[in-house]
Amino acid sequence: MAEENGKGVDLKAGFLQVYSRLKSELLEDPAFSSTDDSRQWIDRMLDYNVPGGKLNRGMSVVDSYKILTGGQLSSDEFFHACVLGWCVEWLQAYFLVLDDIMDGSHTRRGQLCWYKVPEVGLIAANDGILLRNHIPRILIRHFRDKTYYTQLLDLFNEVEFQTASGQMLDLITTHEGEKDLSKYKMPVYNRIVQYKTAYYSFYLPVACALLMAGENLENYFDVKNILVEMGTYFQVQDDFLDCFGDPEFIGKIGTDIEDFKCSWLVVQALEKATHGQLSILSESYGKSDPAHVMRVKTLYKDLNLQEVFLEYEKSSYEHLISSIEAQPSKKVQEVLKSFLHKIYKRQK
Ligand code: GPP
Ligand code: MG
Ligand code: MG
Ligand code: MG
Repeated sequence: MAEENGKGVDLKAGFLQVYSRLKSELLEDPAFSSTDDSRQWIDRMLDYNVPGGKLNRGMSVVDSYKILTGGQLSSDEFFHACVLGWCVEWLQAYFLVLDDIMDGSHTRRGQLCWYKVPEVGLIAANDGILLRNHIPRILIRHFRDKTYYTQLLDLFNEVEFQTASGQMLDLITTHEGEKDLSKYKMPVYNRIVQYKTAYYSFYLPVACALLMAGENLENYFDVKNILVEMGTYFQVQDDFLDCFGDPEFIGKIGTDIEDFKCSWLVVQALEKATHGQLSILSESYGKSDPAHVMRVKTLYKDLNLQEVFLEYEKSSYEHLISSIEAQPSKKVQEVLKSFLHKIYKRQK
């Protein structure tokens, strides 16, 4: 394994090496020892779904831990921080495989969604369960002797529960057959995205680093709130890119309008629309016919939602920076700022 001692070895390359090792360990599992087919399936399924994203969440565990401990990591510390980072990425892979089925999505990370691959189909649902089950297997192998092992398990369980609860809110709010835009208001939106995105994407990586650094998470209530706010901002960007991003560049084709999602854009549109525009939304939102989708996009443009988004982005950044700067610990400030700068004005 490449050592990451600040000697210029690329963090991402070192991080990816740890992925290969974790994959090999999982493939040695006695459950697959009898058949080559099953090992090959898992091997391909992991390569297809786990390492192909931006890796922001996973690498943030390593970055955060490095900042918290004040610099150089031993190769053992680097390895353990990477393992936790990969557990976050495994969790993300599990969520995405299932989310794409639930959202009827087409592409992800520049390739077909896993369930859309012809020979996969609904085997993807079981693959999601397997991805989820890999996490405690990785943790027990590498962390069972650590003092914070049970806290780590509790943390992953809690965050998974929060995310599934958020996903439920997302799905039941969007319920087919009773299309009702009147409930799409900012407080409803905030609650959905706090649960479905913010905890696992922002709180979890930093909480992993804090546990590794020997901290008690109960002392980090304010940090959690800041990370939840950052996660909310991140999901607003995701909603914006779903409509206005370039699918080639973001690696996925948006489906929020077709899916009648409680997206930030539709909540904004509903706040600003005239009577005439409201009837266009009621008529066209949630329909898969491209002509209806186009009508909604045109309406968003007429309402200048691109401008509104830029304003939101600026003010939410400023608010986050001032909350971060009110934190007593300089290291914690640095952890939070480094995470924020990874996502501010992101295009994918
Ligand atoms: C993002 O929503 C939320 C998730 C990926 C969490 C899924 C949780 C489960 C328990 C399955 P999204 O649908 O807007 O994401 P994307 O735009 O990437 O499809
Ligand atoms: Mg989705
Ligand atoms: Mg979704
Ligand atoms: Mg989305």
